[in-house]
Amino acid sequence: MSHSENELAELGAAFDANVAQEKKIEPKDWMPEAYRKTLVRQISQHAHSEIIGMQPEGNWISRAPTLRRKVGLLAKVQDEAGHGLYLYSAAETLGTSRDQMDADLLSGKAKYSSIFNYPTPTWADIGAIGWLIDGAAITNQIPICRCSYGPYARAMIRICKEESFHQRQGFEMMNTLCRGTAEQKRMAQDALNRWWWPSVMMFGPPDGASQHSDQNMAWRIKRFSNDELRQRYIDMTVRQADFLGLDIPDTDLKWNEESGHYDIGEIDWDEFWKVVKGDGPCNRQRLAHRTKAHDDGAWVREAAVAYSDKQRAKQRQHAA
Ligand code: BYC
Repeated sequence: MSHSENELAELGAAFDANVAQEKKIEPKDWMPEAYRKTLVRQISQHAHSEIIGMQPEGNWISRAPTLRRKVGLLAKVQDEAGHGLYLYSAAETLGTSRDQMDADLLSGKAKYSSIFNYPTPTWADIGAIGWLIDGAAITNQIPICRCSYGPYARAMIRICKEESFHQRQGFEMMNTLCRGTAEQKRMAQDALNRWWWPSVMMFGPPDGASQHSDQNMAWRIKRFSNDELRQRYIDMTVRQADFLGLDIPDTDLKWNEESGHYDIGEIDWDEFWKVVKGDGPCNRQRLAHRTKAHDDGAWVREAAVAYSDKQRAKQRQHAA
């Protein structure tokens, strides 16, 4: 339905007032097109990250060192699949189909988190992902539980609960390795050395280079800037590394008395953009694997559609 200029001004003012009063915006409410677009972008990218994020960890399910570890990892990877599904559903409420989102992922048009383009060569990587990556994810995502868009905010509540459990599980795995043999401790340190900087980059470009932050903070999609969340994560994680007896691989890391935060060395933004643009260590492998899984699943989608068509025809017959 098209609106006159006056109507649009009124709708816009009502929308802004609702956001300012912390009222949730729901799928059938009027919203600016740019708000809808940025939400589809962020939520679908988030969903893709959960789905692609199953690959580096799934790689270890068949090689987990004990039955207990296998069960824990299997459950975690299944949780990530569930998160992807809630998030795709939340994005669908904005009028974009799942098929469209899948196509955008597979064509490389849509992004997913840079972090999942790094390899997992040892078992300690599984502990490091839970500890660091889920730790970064909850730091970023807890504020999204208060996002102005209702379906995204509600999906995030459950997701954050599960991610918090994953973070504890990963930390417990790292703690076990750190209190184990010298070789296990060395593996844990090696994993931290490889995951630390990518996890710090996960929060996105620095505030001056973040193109969406200002508008999305005004719309209360985001509550804190990329650098604010990155700092929160660093302050929390440095102390946890200390407890584990591990060294953060940054010779410039130091406590800043004045700011009350840790200062870190230079982040390699060239590496970040290279990975974001598709040229990281595992980008091609991740997309090829996802494309194959999508193609292999075609018969399931076709069967589901055929079944639902049949059910609908039956209901129509029954109603006639
Ligand atoms: N990787 O203007 P900016 C998980 C892009 S999954 C790739 O600051 P924004 C988990 C950004 O998209 C973790 N691209 O953007 C799963 C934009 O490009 P476009 C994923 C990145 O949206 C399994 C451009 O750079 N979490 O939790 O305001 C196991 C400029 O950036 C990245 C989420 O997705 C990156 N790291 O802020 C364990 C959370 N960073 O879109 C854990 C939801 C930036 O214009 N998303 N870019 O082409 C967000 O909170 C925000 O989208 C971001 C970026 C903080 C990521």
